[in-house]
Amino acid sequence: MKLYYAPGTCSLAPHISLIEAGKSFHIEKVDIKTKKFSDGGDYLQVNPKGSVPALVMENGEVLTEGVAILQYIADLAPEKHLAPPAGTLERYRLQEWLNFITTEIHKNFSVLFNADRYVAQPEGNEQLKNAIKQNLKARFALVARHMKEPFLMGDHFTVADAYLFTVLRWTKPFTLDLNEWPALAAHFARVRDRASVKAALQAESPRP
Ligand SMILES: N[C@@H](CCC(=O)N[C@@H](CS)C(=O)NCC(=O)O)C(=O)O
Repeated sequence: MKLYYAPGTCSLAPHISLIEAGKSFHIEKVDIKTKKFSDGGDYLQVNPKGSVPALVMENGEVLTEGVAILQYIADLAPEKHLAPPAGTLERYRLQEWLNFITTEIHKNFSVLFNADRYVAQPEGNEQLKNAIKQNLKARFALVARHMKEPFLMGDHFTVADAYLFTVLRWTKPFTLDLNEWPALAAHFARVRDRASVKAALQAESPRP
């Protein structure tokens, strides 16, 4: 398998999940601004959407959309409990979380990262950023209230934990302090300490 990624972006979640699943895979870096690989190749030929992640699956086909990719990876290694079995109520609970993270947290951050695309004037830009931060804070409070210990859904680390960790990393550049929600800060620290997370971050960090 091959994961197309950009360092620190949402592709970190499938990266962590592939390591957790214990599957063999390669990674290839994409410049998400130019849609090129480092050798100048055209990423749009792989994923016409231009976004990461994209995964070349075991059958050679390309799968896009993080939430689909995460569940595909989890289902490759059912013994790792990265997702509850398909068709169970618990699986719908996982999908409920994944959809919440992608639409309510990830996409609010996408607006923060790209605020100057939406508003040209600096004052408007600050207003937009503040409004989005308020949105995010409300969503963080909700996740914190529903967090089961030690992981989002209880005893097992799932792909939703990998995704939640990935989006919570983005709080730092926007000075959102996770300590406002102790359950989130504890979850973040717990996930950050996993060997899979350290390995994925190391593999994504620029080499000298
Ligand atoms: N709908 C896609 C969106 C993924 C996404 O937002 N990826 C960002 C990085 S976190 C990206 O590639 N942005 C560049 C672009 O879309 O052109 C998914 O959920 O996988």
